[in-house]
Amino acid sequence: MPSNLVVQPVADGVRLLTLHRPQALNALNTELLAELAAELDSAERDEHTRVVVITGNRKAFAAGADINEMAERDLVGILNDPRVAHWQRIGNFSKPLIAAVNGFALGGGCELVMCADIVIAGSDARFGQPEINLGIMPGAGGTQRLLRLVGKPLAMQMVLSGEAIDAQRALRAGLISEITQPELAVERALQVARAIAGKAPLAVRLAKEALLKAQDTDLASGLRFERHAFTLLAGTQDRDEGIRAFQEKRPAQFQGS
Ligand code: DAK
Repeated sequence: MPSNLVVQPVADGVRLLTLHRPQALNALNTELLAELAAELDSAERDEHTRVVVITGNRKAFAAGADINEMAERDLVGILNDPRVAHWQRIGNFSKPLIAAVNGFALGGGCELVMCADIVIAGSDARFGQPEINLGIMPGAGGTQRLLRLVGKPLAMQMVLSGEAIDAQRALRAGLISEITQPELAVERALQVARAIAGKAPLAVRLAKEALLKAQDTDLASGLRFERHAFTLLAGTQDRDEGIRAFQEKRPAQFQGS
């Protein structure tokens, strides 16, 4: 069966996933979401995969859920929707996830961007939650993650009016981390991914977890988690290696222990 997801072999610890439904602007149908969730599960288990990069094509990262598929679902179908579980698996991925975005990132496409930890966007990228135009609202993080990232006024404007924003606005608002020329977005994302893949795996994992805690916990609990995680890393061989390498003026060789 032809795949909607192109998976590059892991290189330098980085797995590149390319959404590939160009005829529908990479609209996320159930099949594509299932493939993506399965691929992230496999990346989670694979010790050679340190970082995952997700991208689309120059016209679209993803233009949202597949509207034609949505048209076939009634209320019971939505209650038993397998996509809910796929979205949860994608949102719970524990290794660093980088999105390289060009063109449209709308609806579920924008929600997928918000599941990523780092977002590199081409200057032509557009981000929006246009579900309101279909008589519905975002259902995969487009109210909760968006508000936490960009704040109330802009989140309200995007979700209630359905208006999209461009890459510059998205950068100022904190939705993305960096803008590149469109043709360089994937290469820059891979460059950042390779840099992360070279760091101490346990430190990367705990640092991501601690940063995510800041989004959904109070400051005192977040600081407590940070202290515990920091203390835990003090007992690792990679910490000894990192400090020794600095003193010996050589690159560190981290082992993940
Ligand atoms: N679904 C299906 N097909 C789509 C599509 C989509 N979201 N977006 C585009 N396409 C298809 C078009 O129908 C067209 O197909 P053909 O007519 O050539 O067969 C082809 O892609 C090219 O699109 P256009 O001809 O429209 O291209 P334009 O450049 O003129 O316009 C556009 C680009 C992005 C402005 C326009 O295509 C557009 O407005 N697309 C729809 C965007 C949208 O409303 N997205 C939000 C969908 S709702 C859930 C969680 C989340 C969600 C659902 C459930 N659960 C947890 C259960 C999420 C919902 C959504 O994302």
